[in-house]
Amino acid sequence: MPPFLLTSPSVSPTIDTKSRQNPLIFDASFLQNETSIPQQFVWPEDEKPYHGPPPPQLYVPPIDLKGFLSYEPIAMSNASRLVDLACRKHGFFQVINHGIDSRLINEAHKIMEYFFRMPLLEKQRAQRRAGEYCGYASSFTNRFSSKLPWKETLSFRYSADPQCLNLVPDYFLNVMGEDFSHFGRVCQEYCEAMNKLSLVIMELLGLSLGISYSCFTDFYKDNDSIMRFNYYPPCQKPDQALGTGPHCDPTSLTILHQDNVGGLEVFVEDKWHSVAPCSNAFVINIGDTFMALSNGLYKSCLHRAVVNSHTPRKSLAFFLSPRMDKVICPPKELVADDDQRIYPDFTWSTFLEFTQKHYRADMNTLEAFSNWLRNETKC
Ligand SMILES: O=C(O)CCC(=O)C(=O)O
Repeated sequence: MPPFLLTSPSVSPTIDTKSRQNPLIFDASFLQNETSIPQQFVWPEDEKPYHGPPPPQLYVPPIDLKGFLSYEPIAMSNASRLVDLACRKHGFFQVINHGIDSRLINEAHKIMEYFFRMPLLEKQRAQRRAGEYCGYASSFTNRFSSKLPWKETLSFRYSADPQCLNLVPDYFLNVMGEDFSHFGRVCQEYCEAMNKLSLVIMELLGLSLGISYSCFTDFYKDNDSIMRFNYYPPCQKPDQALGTGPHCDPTSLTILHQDNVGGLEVFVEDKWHSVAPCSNAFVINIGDTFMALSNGLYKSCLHRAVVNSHTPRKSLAFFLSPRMDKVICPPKELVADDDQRIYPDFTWSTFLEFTQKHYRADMNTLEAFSNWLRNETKC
């Protein structure tokens, strides 16, 4: 067995029978220099990243939140019009003048870099367990043995419930120990900032959908969200691998901060488009759960991340999700009568469980989940 693919006794796989016998872990410190990459990371010909001139850039409207945050009527109506157009088409937009301190963003990038540069064994102290969504995952997640993403991730839960003020620092204290108290505090602070921003964006979405201002902010005020650090090491065969395969986010809203390397791509009008990095902007996209909440009006769109052969890339993704037991049911203003309902009612916890058991990169998760739920409730 090559030295960069280690067997891991600590991971118990769930789906793939081959990896069930022999789970493997990806060690970026070796792999990033390998000129021949393991077969499991080579994507099929028709799914390989675009090879040739760079893909066209997606127009992701920059929404200036300055006027919106100070309730200036013209700024608010401009912002909601742009958001409405983008969300009906592909669900991606950017926000600038968002009020998040750039020092906090830089600090979050710094601690993230520190984490991923640690030796594999150190990072594995936070190893994600099978069936869980929190922890460190090197891309050989034991569920699949092909089309593996060329990345490492660190995910953790954030809750806006006032009783969970120390959730993030406590998590890092438990899994990584005392040395990670600063790390945990920065992560908590970053999540709190994302929580605040996500509620502002929910106001904006309420306005752009022509519903009351507070409808979605009320719905998400006690959100139970997920924060993920994505680290994409260089890959010597960037035309064969993908950092993150094509997927729609099952969550409600994603707030992404990418460094200046570039790699995010969105599938619009039958082709892949790149989203150019902009350090003072957050990229926002609608997830499946909000698509259902808007009765299909706002789109959750397929996206992926490509890799390059020279520079590691980092992105920070905050995935806003409602409290686990909240029922996803569109406001009455968006549904004239029950026949117009596109998706059945569901709770985020049922959908999350479904994605963990049945996720496949090539399926429309929301549609598959809706069909499954309709069958379940028929029985
Ligand atoms: O890193 C990126 O640009 C995309 C990340 C992403 O799609 C994800 O974490 O789900």
